[in-house]
Amino acid sequence: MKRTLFSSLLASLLALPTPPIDAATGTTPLPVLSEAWADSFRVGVALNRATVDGRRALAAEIAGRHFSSVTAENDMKWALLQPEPGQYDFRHADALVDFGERHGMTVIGHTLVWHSQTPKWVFEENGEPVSREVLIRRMRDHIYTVAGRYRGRVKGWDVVNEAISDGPEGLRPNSPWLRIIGEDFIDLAFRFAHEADPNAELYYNDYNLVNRDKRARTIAMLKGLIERGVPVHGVGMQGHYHLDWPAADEVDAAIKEYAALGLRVMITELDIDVLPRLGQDGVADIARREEFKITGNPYVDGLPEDIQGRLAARYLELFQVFDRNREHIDRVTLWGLDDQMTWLNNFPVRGRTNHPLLFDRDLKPKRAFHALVERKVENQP
Ligand code: 9MR
Repeated sequence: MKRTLFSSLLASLLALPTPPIDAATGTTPLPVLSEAWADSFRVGVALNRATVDGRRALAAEIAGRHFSSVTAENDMKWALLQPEPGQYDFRHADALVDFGERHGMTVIGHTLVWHSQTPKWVFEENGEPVSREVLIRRMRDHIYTVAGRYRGRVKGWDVVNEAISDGPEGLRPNSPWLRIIGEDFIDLAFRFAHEADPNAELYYNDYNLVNRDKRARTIAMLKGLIERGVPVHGVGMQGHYHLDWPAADEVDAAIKEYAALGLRVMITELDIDVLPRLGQDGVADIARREEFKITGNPYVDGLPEDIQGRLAARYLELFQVFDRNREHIDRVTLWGLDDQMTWLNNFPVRGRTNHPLLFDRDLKPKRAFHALVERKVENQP
């Protein structure tokens, strides 16, 4: 039989491998985000209990499919694990660790020692500040209990969170850990964590680590730890960024400076704020507040296409910086899955509609998601 143009076209089309079709939706499934970067680093996500415990089934499915690491956005903080002295509640933390294991994700612990979300009782007795000895004992008991419980299951811990000052002082001056124990509270926390789980990776985690002054203060602190033989293995650069801050070159320089100390670098809380702010770029101190009536809430009805495009380009730009530094970076974690759940709906102004993540409020992938899986930004949506 003579082959017509049509039949040979059909034959060659049939010879092409067909992408699998999702039976439920009739569409081809999205490429997997973490696979797009698997040669470079893991891509992680922070989750809340509503996603882990089955109330947000679709969110859980997306998180389990697209990410290869998971962090508890809140459920491993002191206030949630040990709200009263000696009374631990591990239900939600256990569920998160199980979730990670079920989906083949590495599980990251956040966080052991922080000035925030730690109950008042930790620092007081009969209304008076406790002694250095008592606070060290409480810190040790908490770290032994928590890091001990997850020994071998949590790959790494944010041991100390946000201890460096945003002002000229070296360490955050109003931290009760510093005031009561003194500067060596950081050394002690790392040593206790290492004793509790000798195989866990131990990180120092903070925001705005790109800022040159804060970078210098952080590096001085880390050098001290290393010189004193404190078991610290990595730096967590949180990565609460904006569309136009910080410059990609500065992110690149900061990563290289931390890596030059011989430490691994993790991007631990990446999100990109698209809403107007008054100032203080990068200060993710949750105590900070700005006025709603000054900054406004411009994208209540959705993010305009041009900003979606800028967000996509910004995510890709940052991932390209991370990729160029892949020999130093083990993981890039997004601080949330979707815009419905992000903390940035309430920071630094309460009650706004922010759009900082890769999935929108209906859990649909945004242009930023497509840019990252395809490693290019399309001009049109
Ligand atoms: O995203 C977290 C939010 O849900 C909490 O209300 C808040 C207060 O504890 O903490 C947020 O996560 C913070 C993280 O633990 C440390 N770095 C800054 C993050 C954003 O505030």
